[in-house]
Amino acid sequence: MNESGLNYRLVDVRAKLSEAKSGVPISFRGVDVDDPTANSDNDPSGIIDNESLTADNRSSNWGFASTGSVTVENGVATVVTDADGFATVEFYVSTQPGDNWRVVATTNPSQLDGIYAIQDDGFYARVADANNHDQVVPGADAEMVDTQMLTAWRNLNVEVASMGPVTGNTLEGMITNVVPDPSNAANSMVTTNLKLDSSEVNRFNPGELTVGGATFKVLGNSAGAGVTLTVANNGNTAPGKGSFRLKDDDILQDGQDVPTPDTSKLADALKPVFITPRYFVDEGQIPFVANLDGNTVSGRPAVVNKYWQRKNKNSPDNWEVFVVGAFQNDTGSDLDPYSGRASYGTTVQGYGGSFIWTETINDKFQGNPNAVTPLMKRN
Ligand SMILES: [Ca+2]
Ligand SMILES: [Ca+2]
Ligand SMILES: [Ca+2]
Repeated sequence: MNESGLNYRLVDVRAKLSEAKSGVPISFRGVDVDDPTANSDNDPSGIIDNESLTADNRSSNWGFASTGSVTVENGVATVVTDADGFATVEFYVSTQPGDNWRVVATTNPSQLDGIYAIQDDGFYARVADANNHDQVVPGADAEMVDTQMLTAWRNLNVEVASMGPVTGNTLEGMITNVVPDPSNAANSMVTTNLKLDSSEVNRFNPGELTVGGATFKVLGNSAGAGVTLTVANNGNTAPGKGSFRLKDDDILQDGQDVPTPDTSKLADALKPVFITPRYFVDEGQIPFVANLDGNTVSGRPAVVNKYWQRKNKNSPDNWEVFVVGAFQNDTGSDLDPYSGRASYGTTVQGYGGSFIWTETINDKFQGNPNAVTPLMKRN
């Protein structure tokens, strides 16, 4: 069932006699045919399709519906032909993408005892008859015929959202003292009235300090009250005292919108597993948070609960996901400073919601001289 209440699992299967004759019983059986995408060449260990088994669908929840004058017994549906020689039954497919079937129809139900799916069958996925010298069941002009292959596809509803404009990227304050760096005469130690969280040590390396119209490259910063910045002197000139602006190295600066994630390659990526994405783009924006930690009140689960509009539609029969263009994961994996772990994307287990860490991707791929090992994190 999908959200509109229509049952997309039902398929009409119709057999036609070679003459327009009514009242002739026709028997139908569904066959889980071979998975043609995996075989002994490209999947020798049988991880996707174990060819030593006689079936390979992931779900067994499929078969015929007992509707109208159709009788279903031991997986065989039987109905008589109408005045035009047609017999029609309803077959329901599983909801597992990639499951596939053919339906075999015959005027002689005892023939159905010998049919089986040929395994490791290349791209054919054929049905054969053990009682007839393992001959392939034809599509027409025989006492027993079969349909073309039908494969289950699933829709994936992808709700896409993003944070609003960046805030708090530039800090302002007063410089209270400047002394030469005792370990390097080309640098200065600048004491400020800033207060930073302990997780933000060296966050501003490599940022910019602007004071008195001059700009200085930031090499490091302390945390706590009275933050000290280590900066490179501008030529022979050290920064003076007074008001300053301090900007970190982020590509996106104050006032710039965090972009919506690029989903243009998702459809092609999901095609091999028989899933089609459908997009729902949120108009409203999620308030900007520089580091969206998973454990804080305003953290990832809270964003998922508050802003995933289609969350309640998510069910085993109607797949929904939520993809958020965000800024940075926790301060331990945001590449500020350029070291340690890098988190580029996070999916929240138990809540749903996938966060794309835009600024960390920018740090890594737009001119970061210090390559680090990427870490795709699931938590
Ligand atoms: Ca197989
Ligand atoms: Ca196969
Ligand atoms: Ca199959």
